[in-house]
Amino acid sequence: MAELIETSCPRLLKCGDRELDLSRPHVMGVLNVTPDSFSDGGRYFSGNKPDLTKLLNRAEEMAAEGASIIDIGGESTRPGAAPVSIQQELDRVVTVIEAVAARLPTIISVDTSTAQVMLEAKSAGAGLINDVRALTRSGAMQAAIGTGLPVCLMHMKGEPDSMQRKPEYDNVVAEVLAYLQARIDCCQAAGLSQEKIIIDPGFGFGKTLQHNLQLLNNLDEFNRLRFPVLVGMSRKSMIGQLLDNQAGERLYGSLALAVLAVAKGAHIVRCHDVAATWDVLRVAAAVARETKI
Ligand code: 8Y4
Repeated sequence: MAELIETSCPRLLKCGDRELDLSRPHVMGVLNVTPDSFSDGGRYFSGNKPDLTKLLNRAEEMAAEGASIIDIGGESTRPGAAPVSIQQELDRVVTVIEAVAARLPTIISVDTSTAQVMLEAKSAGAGLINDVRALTRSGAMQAAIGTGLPVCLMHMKGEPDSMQRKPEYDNVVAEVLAYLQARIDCCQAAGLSQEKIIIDPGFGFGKTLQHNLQLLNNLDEFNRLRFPVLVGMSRKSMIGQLLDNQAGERLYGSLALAVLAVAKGAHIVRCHDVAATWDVLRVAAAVARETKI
């Protein structure tokens, strides 16, 4: 038995002119183009503008450290973050995507919920759309379908500003699965093809610590939908709640969650600490395959 979990989603994901081999796990490295992100707030900003040189250096570093995908976003989903206009989001991400796509062979993912940003990101060289609102914004579904790119549909309960107030579920696993299935059905009815869908339970998005733990402990159930599974837990507050530490002190906790997620069938791990996470995934995948990857 070569694999621990029967996933049977497509082996190769076409991401524009680049490809992702889903027979092994992958790291998605985070590149924040926001002045106010959770863990690297404004590190790549000079005054009010993205610092392209610093961003390119960081992208290059993540690619060298083993990232197969670089996730580029210009909207902060942090509760209380200032809303960004479409023009602001475009100004932040399009130039960065263009520069990174031209320089590196890595797949670029655009972290956006905005139709126009999806379209311009595709023209700039993006290979994947990462939408924490699962294509629910006006025009987003048609835009995403129009790009021909794969889309990550993530579960979120509520909107970023209110989602952590008092999230309640009867059965978080069943409800998140049902939500994702409903979004899949809706997207497929609109013309999104089967092989372009990635799913994500949305750790920390309208979930208490217990909800997050229940989702991770039952992550193998998400493979039953037969789509690649992406997870993002890196440095999130679920680790802070378990270890009583700050975002900058959550590396070991993040790595523990990453290995547990791939052991339960995750295909893509979104993270900040690429080198360490890639070591973890390579070791975990070697065990699952009983050979070095
Ligand atoms: C410290 C560091 C504390 C980061 C919180 C955070 C996901 C995602 C985000 C995810 C997918 C974040 C854009 C939140 N999380 N996309 N995006 N899945 N697909 N918070 O889990 O990183 S942003």
